[in-house]
Amino acid sequence: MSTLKQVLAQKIAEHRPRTTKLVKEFSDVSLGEVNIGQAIGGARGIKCLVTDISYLDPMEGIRFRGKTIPETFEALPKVPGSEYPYVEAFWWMLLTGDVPTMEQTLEVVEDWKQRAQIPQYVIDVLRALPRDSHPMAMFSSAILAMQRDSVFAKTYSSGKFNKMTCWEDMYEDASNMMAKLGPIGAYIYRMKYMGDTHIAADPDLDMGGNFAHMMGIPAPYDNVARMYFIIHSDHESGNVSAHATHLVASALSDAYYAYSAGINGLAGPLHGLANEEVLRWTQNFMSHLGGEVPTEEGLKKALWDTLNSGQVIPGYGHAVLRKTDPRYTTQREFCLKTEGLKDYPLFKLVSMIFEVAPGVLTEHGKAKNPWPNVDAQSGVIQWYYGVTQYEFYTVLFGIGRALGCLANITWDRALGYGIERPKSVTTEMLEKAAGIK
Ligand code: FAM
Repeated sequence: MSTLKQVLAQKIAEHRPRTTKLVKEFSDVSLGEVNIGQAIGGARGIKCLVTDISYLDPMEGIRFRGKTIPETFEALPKVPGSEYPYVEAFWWMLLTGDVPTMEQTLEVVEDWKQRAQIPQYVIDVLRALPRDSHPMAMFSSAILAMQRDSVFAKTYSSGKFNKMTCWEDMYEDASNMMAKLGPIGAYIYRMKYMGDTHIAADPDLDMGGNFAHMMGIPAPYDNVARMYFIIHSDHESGNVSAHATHLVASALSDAYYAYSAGINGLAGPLHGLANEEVLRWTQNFMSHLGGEVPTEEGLKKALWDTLNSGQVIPGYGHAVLRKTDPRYTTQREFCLKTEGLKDYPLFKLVSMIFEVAPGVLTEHGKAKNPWPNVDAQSGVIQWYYGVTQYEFYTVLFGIGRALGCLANITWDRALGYGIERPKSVTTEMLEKAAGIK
């Protein structure tokens, strides 16, 4: 058994009595009421999910296992020659709550290399899809196709399923998938946009470095990949991708079924696709101006035109956050410290939107949070490094988001969380509850 799996087994054994005690002795303790607005309005704010992987404070933003983004980057072992940590070390931290040593990190790096080969049938599936399929449809199909290799599903169908040990099968599926998602993403990119040319994995590189290598983009894109995957990994459990993954896995569907569902949710424009929408919006706007950087007045007008036509301003607002997303700030700081990027016209425009859009949204008066989220800033970095095919951006998000979703469903099985089944009511029942019928 790998060291990570051993440490995880110990953490799970220590944690289980806490969950058992809560369920056995405190099941009736209330976490709040549910009102009609929440029942109709997407269950916003209802506390009915449990996760220890990350927590989202409305004002502070995300903490991974108790650490802010800067604390996470600071604490984890770094790739030699890079100021960014190993994604593999972050995986260890998400799963166990501990910061791994360099030796433990390198064991995961090695483990993922052994699992990273894309099966030929996945390549066949990708190649069979129409080349103009959306890359998220390709990515989801590739993940779903790998279900045939699920360790979890095999154990279940062999009749050897065991509630106490099934997390181990989930862990195997999660590790196999984590190791393959970067190479699959790069394969899709080069098949679709780079003349169907492919670059073989470099066995000397870590996950982030190898992704940049397989995309065919030189340094510092390896750092961009590491930063990007880590900051997009998890945003507690209620967002669409994490919740969809958790929901599907709660039926004891394996990690492939579950994360393919999560990816399908991430592909929505109100969720992960917003990063594509941001670039589409800014590019349309720039080309309207013949490539010129706009005036503040011109920008304001464009933002109002978008709102008045009934569209949302992509990359702004959030269901939980009530201030600038620290994932936005992390990427903005990367731009500001990177020569070339900080003076890049598209970055200047994105920065200008940051100056103007919160005021416009506040005046508009609808959005509870007028501040930017992660998606407002991510596309500009990709564009700068040559990834100009903005429909691909959500695949990058999806590779990162897998870290959180897969760590979560491993723990879901370890703690025996039940099948999800919230209760629905009819409109008439709501009207009766409201006293209007
Ligand atoms: N532009 C225009 N209107 C907005 C808005 C925006 N950026 N954000 C919220 N609103 C509107 C919203 O549509 C709603 O209008 P109605 O009452 O007419 O339905 C109203 O303001 C209240 O919404 P809210 O309570 O502030 O936000 P929600 O919790 O309902 O929705 C978001 C949250 C993220 C879906 C919403 O802010 C939005 O559509 N933002 C733009 C899309 C985006 O950037 N999504 C990415 C979110 C991101 F963090 C991620 O998942 N990757």
